[in-house]
Amino acid sequence: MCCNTGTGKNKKHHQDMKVNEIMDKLQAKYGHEKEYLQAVREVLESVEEIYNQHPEFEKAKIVERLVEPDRIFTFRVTWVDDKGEVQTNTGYRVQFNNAIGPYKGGLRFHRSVVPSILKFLGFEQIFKNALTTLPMGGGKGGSDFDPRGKSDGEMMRFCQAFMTELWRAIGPDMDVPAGDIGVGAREIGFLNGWYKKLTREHHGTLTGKGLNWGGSLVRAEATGFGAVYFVQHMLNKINQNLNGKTIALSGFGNVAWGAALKATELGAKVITISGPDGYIYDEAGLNVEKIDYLLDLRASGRDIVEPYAEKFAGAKFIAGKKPWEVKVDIAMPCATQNELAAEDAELIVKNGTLLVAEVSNMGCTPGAIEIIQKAKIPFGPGKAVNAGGVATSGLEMTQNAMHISWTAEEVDAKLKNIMQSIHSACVEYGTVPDGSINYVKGANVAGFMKVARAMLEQGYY
Ligand code: 2IT
Repeated sequence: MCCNTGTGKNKKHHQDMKVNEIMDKLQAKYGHEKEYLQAVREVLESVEEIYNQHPEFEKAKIVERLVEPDRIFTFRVTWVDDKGEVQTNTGYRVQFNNAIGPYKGGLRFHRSVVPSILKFLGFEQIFKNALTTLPMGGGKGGSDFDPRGKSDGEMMRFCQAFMTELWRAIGPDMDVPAGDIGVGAREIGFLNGWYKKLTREHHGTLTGKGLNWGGSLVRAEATGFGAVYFVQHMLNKINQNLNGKTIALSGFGNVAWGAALKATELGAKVITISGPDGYIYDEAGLNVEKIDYLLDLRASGRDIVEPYAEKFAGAKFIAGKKPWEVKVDIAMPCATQNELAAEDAELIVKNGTLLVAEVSNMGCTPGAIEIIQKAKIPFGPGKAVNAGGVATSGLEMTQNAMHISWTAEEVDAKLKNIMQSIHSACVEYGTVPDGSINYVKGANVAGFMKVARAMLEQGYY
């Protein structure tokens, strides 16, 4: 709403940011980039009110500058497969915003990777990284390369070809990539090995490194652990705790693994996991052996969960469905963007779910979030809930810069503190008049205010 009414003492002569006008312009320019437009709209709707109370932001055109990446590198990646055939993929690095620190964010190798996906992820990363309390800007990259069924040799050759193009764009105080979907310890190893070869330097330009060569303890677990710590704070706010709670997780990768491990350790019962083929319902709950088995499933490179039901008696495989139809206390999407849609949210509400914590980036559609929030179910957005991963990458950068390694206890204690401050920031900026917490608004406003002020203080560039 514009305050320039022309009457009264509070007459102000500044323009307001209007979400629809900005979105119309972006729509005209990037109409086919649906995920990017979705991520931008969500943030702008959350921050519109506070932005319009700060005419200095509009004068510096903060929003117009923030929604456009600083730059995007696009490059051809050519490699040779095991049959001797030449393959070509496309690689990208989106350097979105470095107002508060070097560009930082993962690399995703997945067949669905297109600029819209990496722009939405890079945009989210700006605010997520701001929330971590650490000095990191936002970036994201990846390739449309499909890791399914690739041998170690194929993966290595692809990573080397990818890094041959990427290395000039990155650096320990410039842009620090890490893993994401399809990029884990093995890929970071191949990428880092080739980066060293090209630069002749061994410094922390990638995070998620192996523990013997500069990696941080707890980094592999950190996204899932941090998400569970965040859930504990959310539960605490509604006078509940994790003990005995049932949890539905989706996904079965690194993030779901870490979340299952910590939730189980803290007395909750994880009863579902899922893959592109369907979901597993395991009424007895995951235990350490089953959680370890998730790593084997992932390592098989087949991207399916059905074998879990063949291995563990009592577990059922439900083909082609998502786990949100199972009645649980807590729902935690841990797979990918827009995996939880409005019809899933309706099931979640019907089942009397206590809370929803989005662990995947933009895991829930706007329609799903609206249904969950209308039902007064606390909803934690990905950029707050999953920030423990990149936060621990930030801790890895610090250890590399200091040439030291912290113990697992030290890293875990810092991670816990960071998740607590993210939760406090959400409460500070997201508490609504009825006393409940709008975590989406809280996370977006808290992250945005930090970045907007940092941009303002550094002039126009
Ligand atoms: O989405 C994310 O925050 C990540 N994939 C982790 C990024 C990082 O730099 O550790």
